[in-house]
Amino acid sequence: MKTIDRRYALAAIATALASPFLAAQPNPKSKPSQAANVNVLATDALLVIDVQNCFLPGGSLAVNDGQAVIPVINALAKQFKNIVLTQDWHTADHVSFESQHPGKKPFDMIGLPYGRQVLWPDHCVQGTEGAALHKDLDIPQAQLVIRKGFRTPVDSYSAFLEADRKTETGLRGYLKTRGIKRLFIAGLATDFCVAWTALDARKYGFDIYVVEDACRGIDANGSLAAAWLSMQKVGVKRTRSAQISAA
Ligand code: VGL
Ligand code: ZN
Repeated sequence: MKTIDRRYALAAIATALASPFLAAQPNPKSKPSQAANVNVLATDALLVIDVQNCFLPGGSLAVNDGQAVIPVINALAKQFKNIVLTQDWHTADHVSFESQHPGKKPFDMIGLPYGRQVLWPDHCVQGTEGAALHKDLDIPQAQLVIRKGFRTPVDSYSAFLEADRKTETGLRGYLKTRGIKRLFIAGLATDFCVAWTALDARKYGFDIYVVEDACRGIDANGSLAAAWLSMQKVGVKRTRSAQISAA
């Protein structure tokens, strides 16, 4: 009798799990912004933004809990055939560095010919250990590393377009030439380089998913919530790595 009861119980659970009606019920615990499962296509690419020592614990512009993205990104990368990595790649006297503006403090704002600029602790100087990709990032199959922010007078959060909003990095041409239509974005930091990259990519007509558990933010003065809001406004989708799988 006991065995039969158990069988009924298991069958009931199996039916509940398989039922499309029940599956369609909103789960009060899940965030409404969460996207459905996505299958990775040949025309998709994963963009891994700035997983560099300076942005990780011990680095000069360390993002809180930044190291947590590394295993997530390594696993996610196994689902993709097309992968691009980026590196923030500044000259030692870069205009975005606090050290270049006597009397200013990190995170102060200044005006530059192209607009307002946050002053950052010096970070990601070309060729230094701080600018290197973290040693635990394990994506040897990545096909392109794009460097940005290498012009002293101009910052570049976006992997597509520098902060003057005119100078292109070449990434758009590369992706279009390779027939890529949809981008999955991961890395650091959610509210700066990830968000600016996602917004520009939308402008250029790519379909965008930001993988939230594969990103972490700096969150200076509410910048993280503001970034999610501006991404949501232009149709950037927010997803999680567990929902992404190879077709
Ligand atoms: C970044 C601030 C300054 C980033 C780069 O990778 O998000 N943030 N430079
Ligand atoms: Zn930078």
